[in-house]
Amino acid sequence: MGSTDTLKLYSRILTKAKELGASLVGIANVEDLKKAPSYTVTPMMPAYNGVGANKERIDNRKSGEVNWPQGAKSVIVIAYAHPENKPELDYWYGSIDPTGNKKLIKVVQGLIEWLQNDHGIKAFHLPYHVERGGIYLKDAAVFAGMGCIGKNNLLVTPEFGPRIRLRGLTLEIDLPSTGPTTFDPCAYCDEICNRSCPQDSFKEQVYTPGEFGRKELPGRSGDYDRLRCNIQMKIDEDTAVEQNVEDIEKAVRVVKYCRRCEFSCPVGKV
Ligand code: B12
Repeated sequence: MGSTDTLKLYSRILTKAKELGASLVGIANVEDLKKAPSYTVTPMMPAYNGVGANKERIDNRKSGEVNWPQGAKSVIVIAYAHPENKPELDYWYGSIDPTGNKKLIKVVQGLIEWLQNDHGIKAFHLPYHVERGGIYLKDAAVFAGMGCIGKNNLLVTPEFGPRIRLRGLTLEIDLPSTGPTTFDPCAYCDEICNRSCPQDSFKEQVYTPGEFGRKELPGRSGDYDRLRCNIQMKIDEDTAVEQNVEDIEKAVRVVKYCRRCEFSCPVGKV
């Protein structure tokens, strides 16, 4: 495909994703991501086996290392808004996907079909877990120009703050990254998010540039402690109660994970 056609397609992809229901969309080039913080730092960290990790690894990669799908050159990152007044989008029901994730999956599947049928381009739907072939979605979203990594260690977007969820798909065509941007609201804020954490996950520096060879660390400066955060996630799982939920026949245990570092952020609040 010539470069003019590629650029036309680039814009069409962004428009189509929005038509399919994406709240935000952007593109990240895989070569940019291979050098991005999460991709280089996580394999140097002690393995994480808490909530959100998948214990059944699919290959023998080093813990934290990303297994890029063969031929992947670009990633389309999709975000779906998860506002505070629709908490049910982020309720977890064991093996049943949260409603918000179902919305994201629908957009990604729609895009894959459209890319194949209308443009003859094969795309690959990335799994959620890095251990299962997924990628680090927040860094991808930064390179896709959707926002920055905030002091709460989340992707903070101008439109929705951190109250979004992400999903991605890879393409075998080489497209330039739509970002990063210079957006950085945390420079003007006194870390309300850090103070809101019930487990004091941002209490002290747990990772240093000296150890990891770069300054972009969890919580930006290395002060986000995922083991402390995980204590709260475990409490949320252990205290979950059975409820009747729309679209699920029998009562299920509904896990409502802590979102205080998200909800306390003033950016994007309506
Ligand atoms: C495992 C996991 C967890 C684990 C471990 C988290 C961790 N950070 O280690 C636990 C269970 C604790 C967890 C907690 C939460 N998670 Co979580 N989690 C994941 C998962 C599956 C992988 C993340 C991971 O392992 N990252 C590796 C670690 C080492 O990276 P990191 O801590 O983020 O630190 C890196 C960044 O800060 C980056 N960075 C720092 N500065 C800069 C600057 C630039 C320019 C760039 C590019 C990068 C960058 O570099 C650091 C590494 O050096 C992702 C989905 C995915 N596939 O990406 C979701 C994901 C990150 N989680 C998400 C959410 C929402 C949460 C929670 C709010 C819980 C909830 N209710 O869902 C909390 C928030 C915790 C927090 N404040 O960070 C969302 C984030 C959405 C957003 N707006 O950013 C994701 C993307 C899932 C989704 N469905 O969209 N999570």
